[in-house]
Amino acid sequence: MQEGWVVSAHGRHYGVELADGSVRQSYPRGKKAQAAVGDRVRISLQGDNEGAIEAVLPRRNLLFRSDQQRSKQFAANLDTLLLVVATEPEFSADLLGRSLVAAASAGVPATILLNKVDRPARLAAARERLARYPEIGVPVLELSALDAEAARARLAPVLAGRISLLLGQSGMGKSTLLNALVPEAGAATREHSEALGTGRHTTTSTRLYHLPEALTRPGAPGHLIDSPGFQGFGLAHLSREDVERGFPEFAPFAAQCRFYNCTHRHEPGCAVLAALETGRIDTERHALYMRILAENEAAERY
Ligand SMILES: Nc1nc2c(ncn2[C@@H]2O[C@H](COP(=O)(O)OP(=O)(O)OP(=O)(O)O)[C@@H](O)[C@H]2O)c(=O)[nH]1
Ligand SMILES: [Mg+2]
Ligand SMILES: [Zn+2]
Repeated sequence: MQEGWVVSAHGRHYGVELADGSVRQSYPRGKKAQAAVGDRVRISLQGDNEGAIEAVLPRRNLLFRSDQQRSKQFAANLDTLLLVVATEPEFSADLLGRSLVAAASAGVPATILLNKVDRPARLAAARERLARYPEIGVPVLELSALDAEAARARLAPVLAGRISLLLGQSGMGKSTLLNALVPEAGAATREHSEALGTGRHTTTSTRLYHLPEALTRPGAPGHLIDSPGFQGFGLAHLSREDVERGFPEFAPFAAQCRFYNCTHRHEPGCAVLAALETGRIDTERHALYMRILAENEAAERY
């Protein structure tokens, strides 16, 4: 038996890195061995280069999404979540908000990266759509993955000493950014999939890369995980309270609701709804909160 680190996941195929730096193709043995990238695992060596995952060691956190049918694990043991959006194609505020709810309930701090600022046509509109997030504790960093040097300088302080996950819709530039930060990653980007005619989603598996020394501090190595773009983000695993925690701007008002168990949807004396009326809470954000609860209720989650 050896301890290892899950550095890639594609269905039931996992890459597990061992202490000597070698990576073993490994398979989970049984349900208890369902691992995610970033997990520490115990494997038994099989032959010269394979392994069987016997156990997943306790994790600090696990980021995932779920709907009625299935749940999808993104990654485990994260220090920070980098939510990648772009000036174009237009990003979905709904998916961004859902990612933030998942991050809040997993206890992973998030930063929004607004990519493709070299395309000025939609820059002002994108900035406006992101203006509320810093107020709720989610910083927004602007960059262009095509300007690798500037992107490295901007992100080095965020990446050093941390395990970070790039998450976002397809086409936002996650893999292009990864290649700018870790040149030897050589990850496929949209250009490659267009040349090969392999369809809209370019990245199909989740993979962890070790950051070069230039992006880290001595004694504080950093790691960056690239993941496939998603089109839906169910939160069926969350209770109503968990969902509410993803909307920290409700908190100061929620404390003043008439009923201690107010759900901020229709109750009389609800201070959150009052704040919505006066524009102190964003209409789109409250609508997202309502949508998530309605979805979970339709699934008879509560
Ligand atoms: N102009 C401009 N184009 C960019 C930038 N970053 C990425 N792109 C382009 O955007 C397209 C999508 O980039 P990818 O890196 O493949 O996007 P992705 O987020 O990894 O997409 P999936 O793997 O499908 O989730 C490619 O054509 C990139 O060249 C940028 O900063 N500026
Ligand atoms: Mg990609
Ligand atoms: Zn209320």
